[in-house]
Amino acid sequence: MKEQLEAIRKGALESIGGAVDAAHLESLRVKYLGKKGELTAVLKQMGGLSAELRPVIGQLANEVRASVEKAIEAQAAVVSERALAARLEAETLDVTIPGRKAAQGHKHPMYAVLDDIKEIFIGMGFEIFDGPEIEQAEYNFTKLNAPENHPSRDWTDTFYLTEDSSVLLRSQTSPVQIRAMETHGVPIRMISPGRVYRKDEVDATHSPMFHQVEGLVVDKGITMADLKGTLNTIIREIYGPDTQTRFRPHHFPFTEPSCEMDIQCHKCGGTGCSTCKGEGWIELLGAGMVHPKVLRNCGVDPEEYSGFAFGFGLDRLALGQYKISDMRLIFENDIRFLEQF
Ligand code: 2NL
Repeated sequence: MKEQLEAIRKGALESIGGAVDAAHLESLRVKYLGKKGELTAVLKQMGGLSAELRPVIGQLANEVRASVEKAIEAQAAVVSERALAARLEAETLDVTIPGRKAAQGHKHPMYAVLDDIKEIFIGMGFEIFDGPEIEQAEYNFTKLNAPENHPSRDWTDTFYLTEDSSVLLRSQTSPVQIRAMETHGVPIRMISPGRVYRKDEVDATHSPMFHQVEGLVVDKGITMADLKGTLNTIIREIYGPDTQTRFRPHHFPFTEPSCEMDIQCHKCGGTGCSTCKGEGWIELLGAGMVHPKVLRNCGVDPEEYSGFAFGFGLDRLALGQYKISDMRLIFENDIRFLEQF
C-alpha cells in the first residue's frame, strides 16, 4: 500500500505540474482527491490492515493528500498568472492610434435660414408662436374673412380631414395669429413659422407641404408706414443695406389695403435677367393692414387698434438664398444634397 500511495503522489505531482489551465487542474483534483478518486480508493482498503500498519499508512496517506493539495494550489497560481499574461497580450490597446471621428450632422439649410430670420424678428421685439397643423376651418378661413365661396376653401385646393369641411390641414399659418390674438391679446408683435399644406402638384417650385412665416403687429396707431418700415428693415438685414424694394397693390381677404413686396433682382441689379424672368424685381411676400373684420373676429376693437400682417414662403426664400434650382431637393433629405451646405 505504501508503494501505491507513493505512485499516486508521483503521478499526481507530475500531471499537476503539466496542467495548462484551471479546468485541467480541477479535473486532476477530482481524479486524485475526489470521492471516487485514486487516494480515496486506497484509503477504503485500510480496514484490512494490521493495527501496527494502519497509523503508518494513515499518516502517509495524509502526507500524500497534503502534498497533492499544495501542488494544485501552487499550479493554480501559475496557470492564472499565465492566463492574465495571455489576456494582456491579446487585448493590448494602442492609445496612440487616432480615434474614429463620429459623423456630425448640421442644420438643414432651410432651418438655418429660419433661425436667421427668427433672430432678426426677436431683435425687433417679436415673439415666436406655434400652433396646430390640424386646424378648424373656422380658424384657417372664417375668422380670416375668407368668404364661404372663396377658391382657397375648395376641396381641390385644401386637405380636408372631415366630410363636413370643418377640420383640415392648415393652408397658412394665419390661424396661429388668430389664436394668439384671442389668448395673448393685443398689443402683439409675433411671427408664426411652420408647415402648411395645399393640394399642389409636385414640381420644381411646388410641394403639397411647404413652410410659411407669417407676421402680425397690432397696437394703437399702427399704419402702413410701420408695415413698410418694418419689412424694409428686415429685408435689408437679410439681403444687405442697399437692397431696393417696392410695394405693389394686391388683394387678400384678410387685409385691407393689401400689397405685395418685391426686391430688386440681386443678380442683374434691376435690368432684367433669367433669375427675375426679365422683370428686374423678385416677388418676396404678401402683406397688408389687418382687415377690421378680422380684428373684430378676434375680440379686438378696430376703432382702438390697428395692425399689419405679412406672409412669405420660407422654402422659396431658402431656395433663392442658396441658389437651389428645385424645391424637391429641400424635402428629399438626400445626404449628398444636404452635405453641400
Ligand atoms: C402670402 C400672403 C399674407 C397675412 C398673410 C394675416 C394674418 C392675420 C390677419 C391678416 Cl391674423 N393677415 N396674414 C396677411 C397678408 C398676406 O400672406 O402671399 N403668403 C404666402
